[in-house]
Amino acid sequence: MQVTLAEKIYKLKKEKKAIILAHNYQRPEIQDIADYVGDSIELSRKAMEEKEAKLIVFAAVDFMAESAAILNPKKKVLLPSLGARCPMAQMLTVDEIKRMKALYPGVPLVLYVNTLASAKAQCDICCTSANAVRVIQSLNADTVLFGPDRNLAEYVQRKTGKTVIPIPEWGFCPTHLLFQPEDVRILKMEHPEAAVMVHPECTSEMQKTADFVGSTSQMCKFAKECKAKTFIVGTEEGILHRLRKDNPEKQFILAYEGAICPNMKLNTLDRLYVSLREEKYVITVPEPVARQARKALERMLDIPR
Ligand code: CIZ
Ligand code: SF4
Repeated sequence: MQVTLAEKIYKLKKEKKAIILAHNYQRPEIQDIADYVGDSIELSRKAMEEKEAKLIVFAAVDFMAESAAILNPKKKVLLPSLGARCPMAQMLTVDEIKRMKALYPGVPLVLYVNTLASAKAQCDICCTSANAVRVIQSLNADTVLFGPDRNLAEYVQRKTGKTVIPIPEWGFCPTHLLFQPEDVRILKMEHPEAAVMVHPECTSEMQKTADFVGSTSQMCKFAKECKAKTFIVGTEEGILHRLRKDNPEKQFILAYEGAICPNMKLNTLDRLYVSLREEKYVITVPEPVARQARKALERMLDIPR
């Protein structure tokens, strides 16, 4: 009898007492084999809660695995594909941070988790798209520097009424930028009753088409609670697998069918198997960068959910 790849992964995972964490944007077969599927903050928390696990396969992109490594210095964190790097995280350099800090002395710097560890080490507090509004509200300041996603910065400014200065001025997610408002208008002609859910990494024009703007975890909650039967979804296509699994009676349509993050999709089941077998690629963050970045991540995790 042929042993499937999934069976081999289950067996190895047990032998090595490993856990597999998969982001909401991962391929369906990876989501199905994972111990937990979630957004970056949910997965970071899971990595910390799993006291027994010494080995964590983090099926996502570089900055998420880095954050897990920073928060779990005693665990070995593996990224199945070294190429799985978020281009948005590359958009904010330490030099740019230093330049903006000099221009705005005393203004707190909030960084989206979609940043490199070296950038996180320079900031006051991190945030995700699920808690960005709460993080900014928690700060005793009317003006904040925020990076690297400009669309999320504008969203948070609208929600909090504070002045949110984007750093760099132009940071973006190439996948979320693909969504265009006209696609929603076209789909609405065919599905007038559909509820529209859009990620805050989309442009503000795209966000204006939405009934609900939120992170992937917030979308999962909204889809469960909302009475609508059909949803038009404005985020990376991997989320559809989870939405459909959790709500088999509802219909989910991607607002633009080309919205696929090529970096997230570099993790395949084959690569995950090899990663677990050969214990690669180990993600490490050197101290003292890790120490500084840990403070910013822990400060975020202390904000009540
Ligand atoms: O924080 C995350 O996991 C990201 C990048 C997206 C989301 O909305 O979950
Ligand atoms: Fe980065 Fe966008 Fe891909 Fe998320 S979807 S990993 S922000 S490129």
